[in-house]
Amino acid sequence: SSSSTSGRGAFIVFEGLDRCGKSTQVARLVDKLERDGHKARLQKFPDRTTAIGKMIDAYLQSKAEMDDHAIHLLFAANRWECAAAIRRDLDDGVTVIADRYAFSGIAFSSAKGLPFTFCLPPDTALPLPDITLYLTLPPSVASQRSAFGVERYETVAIQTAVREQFGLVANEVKKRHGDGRWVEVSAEGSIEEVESRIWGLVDSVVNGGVDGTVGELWV
Ligand code: NYM
Ligand code: MG
Repeated sequence: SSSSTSGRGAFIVFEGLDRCGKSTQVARLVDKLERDGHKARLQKFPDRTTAIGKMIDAYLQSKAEMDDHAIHLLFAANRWECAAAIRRDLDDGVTVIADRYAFSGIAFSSAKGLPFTFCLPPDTALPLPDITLYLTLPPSVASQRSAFGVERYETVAIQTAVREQFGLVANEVKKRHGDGRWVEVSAEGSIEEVESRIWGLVDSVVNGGVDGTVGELWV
């Protein structure tokens, strides 16, 4: 469409608990955008391909131990090493879809007991998402899915604590950046049902809903 080729790209973030179906939905959304003639790129966080990402990967697979503060800062550093490319793509009219972002960083670290006053600052001034879609699924449902429990944090107790922290993160986003920046989407039902819920929310954002320059997170 004409609106997608003239302005900057939209920055759309997906968040949610582990095994909520997020990665499946993100992949389908990128496919759909490309079929519709948009330029779109998937950015996964953590990006496990970089040097920092490999340290994070080892930690998540419990092949390495790390101080809670140190791993929190590595997750943030992993976003910073991708930030310039995200901004460049948005400026070039590419819609960037992120599978997790700073909000996972805060929710998972604060669930371990780190205070918000420590967790928020490292991500300050990262590219501000135009919208974050938070996929919700009861931890008891996610825990029945295949591969749940493979990585660190994948227990019902931890996921329940993370879900509580995501609620506080949502409040912070709405307070600092406005209610429209954070939208909850039920991840229950079939893949197609969830997909159509998501598309209903994303459609107006990618088709002319983003004006002006990309903002800065927490600023
Ligand atoms: N995670 C992800 C964090 O603890 N902090 C972060 O900043 C990010 C981006 O890593 N359990 C956690 C959430 C997940 C895990 O993510 C890996 P994924 O989407 O399963 O690869
Ligand atoms: Mg995972």
